Parts: sequence; C-alpha cells; structure tokens
Amino acid sequence: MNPRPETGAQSTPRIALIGQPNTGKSMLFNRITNARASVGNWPGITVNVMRARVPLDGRKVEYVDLPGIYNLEGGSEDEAVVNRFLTKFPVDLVIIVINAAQIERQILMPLQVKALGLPAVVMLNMCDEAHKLGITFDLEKLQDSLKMPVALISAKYGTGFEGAMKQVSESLSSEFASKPVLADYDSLFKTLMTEQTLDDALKGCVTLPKIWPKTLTEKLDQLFLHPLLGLPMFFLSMLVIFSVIWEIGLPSQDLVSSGADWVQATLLEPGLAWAPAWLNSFLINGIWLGLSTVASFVPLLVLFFFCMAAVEDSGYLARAAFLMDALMRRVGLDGRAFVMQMMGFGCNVPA
Ligand SMILES: Nc1nc2c(ncn2[C@@H]2O[C@H](COP(=O)(O)OP(=O)(O)O)[C@@H](O)[C@H]2O)c(=O)[nH]1
Ligand SMILES: [Mg+2]
Repeated sequence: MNPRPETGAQSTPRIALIGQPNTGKSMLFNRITNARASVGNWPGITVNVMRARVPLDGRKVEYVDLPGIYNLEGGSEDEAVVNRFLTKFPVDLVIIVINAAQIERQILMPLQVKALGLPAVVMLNMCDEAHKLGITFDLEKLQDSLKMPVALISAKYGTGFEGAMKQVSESLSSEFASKPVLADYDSLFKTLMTEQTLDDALKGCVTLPKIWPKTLTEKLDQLFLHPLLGLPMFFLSMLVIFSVIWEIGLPSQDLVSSGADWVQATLLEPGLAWAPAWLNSFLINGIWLGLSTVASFVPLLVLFFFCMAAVEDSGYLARAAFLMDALMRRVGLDGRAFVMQMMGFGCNVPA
C-alpha cells in the first residue's frame, strides 16, 4: 500500500492532467485555472510542474499540469516524473487529455490509467480539428468501452468545456474519499497492452473518414515529390533561382562596381592627389579596392540568401534532399549532400 501524503478526505482534492505532448494539456489547464497557475514545488520532482487552486462547484480543487508523456510505464525522464508524481503525491482524479484527431494512437493511456484503478475523465481535445478531418465519435459507446466519462472538447475555442467540467465535478464527488491504491505498474501493464486490446477499446466508437481530406501541404507534396516529375521540377526551380540571381544579381554587381569606380575617379583620386605615391596607392589600390570588391558581392549575397531562405523555410530543400537521395546514393553520398553541391555553384570554398 502506498501512503498518500498531502491528501485525505479533509484536504484539497487534487486533479492531474496527463496526456501526450502537444495534446493541449497546458491550454486546457489555463482555461480551467484562468491562467492563474504557479510552478509547484514538489520534493523530488525536478522538472517544472504547474499547479493552481481554483474552485470547482464551490469546492477548492488543486489542478496539476504534468509533463507530456507517451506511456505511463516508460523510462524517459518525463515519464519517470509522472510516474513518481502519481505514486508519491497521489491524485483524486486524472484528466487524460487526448488529441481527438489521433485517438487511435493515444488510446493506450486511458487503458493504463484504468488498469491502475485511478478515477479518470477522458477529454478528447481539439474536436475542431477532428471535425475538420471528418472524424466522428460515439461518446456513449466509448464511455462504456473505457468505463470512464469521455468529453469532446476544444481547449482552444472552449467547445464542450462546461459540460466536461461538470463531468469532472461529478467524477470527483463520486470517487473522492474512495482513493485508489497504485499497484505495481509492470505486472499490471504486461497483460494489458496488446494491439488487440487497443483495437477493441475503440471498436465501434470512432468513425474515421474513408478518404482523409488532403491538406494543402499534402497536395503540394504530391506534386513536388512526384516520382517522375519531382526531379525535373526541382531542377527547373533551381534554374529559376539561378536565373533570378544571374539576371538581377549580376547587373546589380556591375552597378555597385561602376559606382565604386566613379567614386574613385571623381572623388578619391583628385582628393588624394597631394599624397605621396606610396600612401596614394595604399589608400586607393589597397583599402578602397578591397572594400569596393567586397561591396560588389553584397547584392549577390543578399539575393542568394533571400532565395535560399525562401526555399529552405518552405520545406522544399528537405524535399529536394529526399528526391536526390536515390541519385546521390549511387555516388556513395546522402541526399542531403546535394545541398552542398548546390552551394558549389555559387562558390566552391564553403561548399
Ligand atoms: N485546433 C486546436 N488546437 C489546440 C487546441 N488545444 C490546444 N491546441 C494547440 O495545440 C498546441 C499544443 O498545446 P499545449 O497546450 O501546449 O499542449 P501540451 O503540450 O499538451 O501542454 C498549441 O499550439 C495549441 O494552440 C484545440 O482545442 N484546437
Ligand atoms: Mg504543456
């Protein structure tokens, strides 16, 4: 039996939010607590864990935002923190936050929590995203299957939030005072987690669209990563970039050069006519010529970096590396090495 320090029927009930990273736990936590959280100071817990005390149906409740984890029994640092937290500072209710659009990949945690015997409410968050993708849920069935309340919400837009908190409040009153005992994780999970159990838990509860709507990125990828047209299109884009640099960059380089020549002929040479030959040559052929040569490259560089930044930030460079991989492998290199080859067209020193 685990001792339950810091809790008891007389003290503040504690509710912990758990779930995978990026499921919206913190956003939900902020919505629940009106962003009035502070970093909790828990003995033996090294990462920042936010906590806040706010009333729920007239009773003060402590909420804790635990680090995102993929698995309750894993060995990563964050998983160890959650593990340690749940055993050392037991909670009276767990809110399991799940990305509703990825429910098939996130159903493990409710099953693990159920196996531990912790009272829990599942919040299928990001219902707006799931709705956009055409995913529908049979909440009644899912509640029956998981044997815990399930709410469909959007922490971002507030959809379903009130109803979900009502479920939290009800679960807390019914379960509070009959606290669970955390069992030995390993033996508990060993029998539990087969693909079959995961599939069964969702059977008939979730309807995924037959055809997933394509995002803009997917549509563009289909075009740019086309097995036959992908490479020609990539070379064409590079040709366009090279011509832009050529057509705009070279004339601007000439412009800067002739500007520098003009400055030299009309200002520097007459202005320095008084100087002895060695000083004159040092200032004009040494310093000025050096500076103006470097300056003449500036327009080219600016243009080149601008074009490359656009290509890189759009994600096209990473895709080009993917496209080039098969070719580059023939010469014993990686697709990414192609980026250096490209640089070589500009200057072979950095390449
Ligand atoms: N579309 C949508 N995005 C959400 C929702 N809730 C959270 N997010 C986004 O999901 C991302 C991760 O949220 P965060 O609260 O930091 O997740 P955490 O890692 O679980 O704490 C953020 O960019 C949020 O804006 C939601 O209900 N709908
Ligand atoms: Mg967070």
